[in-house]
Amino acid sequence: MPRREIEGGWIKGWTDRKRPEQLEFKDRDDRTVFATSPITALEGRITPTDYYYVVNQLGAPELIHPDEWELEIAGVVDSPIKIGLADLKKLPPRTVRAVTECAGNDTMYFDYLHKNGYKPSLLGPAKGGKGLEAIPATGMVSAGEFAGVSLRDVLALAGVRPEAVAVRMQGADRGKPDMALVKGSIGDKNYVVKDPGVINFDKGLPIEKALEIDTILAWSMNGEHLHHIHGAPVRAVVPGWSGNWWVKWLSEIEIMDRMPDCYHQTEYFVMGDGPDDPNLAPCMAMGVKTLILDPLDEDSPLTSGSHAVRGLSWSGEGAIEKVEVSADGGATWSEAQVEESHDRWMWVRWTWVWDVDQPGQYQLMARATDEHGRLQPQTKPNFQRKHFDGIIPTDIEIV
Ligand SMILES: Nc1nc2c(c(=O)[nH]1)N[C@H]1C(S)=C(S)[C@@H](COP(=O)(O)O)O[C@H]1N2
Ligand SMILES: [Mo]
Repeated sequence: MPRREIEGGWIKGWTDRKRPEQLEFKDRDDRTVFATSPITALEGRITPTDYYYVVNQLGAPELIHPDEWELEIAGVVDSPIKIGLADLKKLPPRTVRAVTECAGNDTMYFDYLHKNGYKPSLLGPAKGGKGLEAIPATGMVSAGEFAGVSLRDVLALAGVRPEAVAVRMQGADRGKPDMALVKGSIGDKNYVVKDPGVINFDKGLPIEKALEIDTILAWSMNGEHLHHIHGAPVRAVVPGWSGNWWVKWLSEIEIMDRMPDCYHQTEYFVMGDGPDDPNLAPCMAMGVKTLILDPLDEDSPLTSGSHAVRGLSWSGEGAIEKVEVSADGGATWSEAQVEESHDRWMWVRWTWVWDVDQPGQYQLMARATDEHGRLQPQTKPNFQRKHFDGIIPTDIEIV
């Protein structure tokens, strides 16, 4: 295996380990508008804020001063209110550690596994790749610690009426969705995406999920104030549900007695066999997912002997109970050592020691089971290619 470069970065004046590289897309003013997380180069469970992925569907709004921020709560409530940050902070605190994953993370693997196509690299952008192909697989997932208050405590101030079925959360960002991006993510050139024109980003969260204690409004991420690009002053954190529910730059909440017709809920971020599927439904809880992050395809060949196989597993419905690894392409499975965790919405790290003597070509696979007994994968291929949770094999030659 080639020795990976160590020295290279300067950190607070000292030469140090080379820092991971992140793929960032910038606007004309050199501001990041979209970024992937260099997940294969990170350790531990919290993604440093600088390395968190970023997705903006409509472009980002201008800075909102926290002292001027006000959240309006109206709709089917006893008394509509407006609340500022100072009053939000009077409610009982709730800190949640959770994985944020974009519904379109790893979307290309649906084609690889189900259409026998090109295998994307976990390590970095495909050489010469354009558009979505240039995005490293798995770059749109991160995990952080978010501090704020339970949404249910905030809603109680206005008094939710019994007929409520949805909590429509609206962001301050306003613009036109980039149809090229939407089409690229769906991966079907012929699919005609409805153009909604200029809209605000909004989502109508079903009331049951909205009232869960860990669904929070957060003003802090990873121990500091939320950065503007991640939705400051206040964003929603909806653990287990894909990133699109985690509304950033929250400005309005409307309690509704029916499901709203939000573009990013009924047109985009929907699951089904095709746009006319009678059972078309919004992407909600994520499945069960595992990534082998060490070794990677690019580490092949390895010498015979003993190797640590390591990775991360998480579930959209709670804690991971078990992780299994196979070194023979899925014929036999053994249990990995999974770290103990008290954060049910976090991913867990796991290790499995692979003792291998025989030279040859091997396929490593890993799969997880969550606390509800859900075994990976849970999500069927679907026309918008959302919530990929299939088993991605790692191909290793032993010499
Ligand atoms: N207001 C607003 N909130 C938003 C979005 C957006 O475009 N506007 N993008 C969503 C999507 S698709 C994802 S995956 C997450 C990404 O959160 P992050 O950029 O903080 O990682 O934010 C969600 N919240
Ligand atoms: Mo997303």
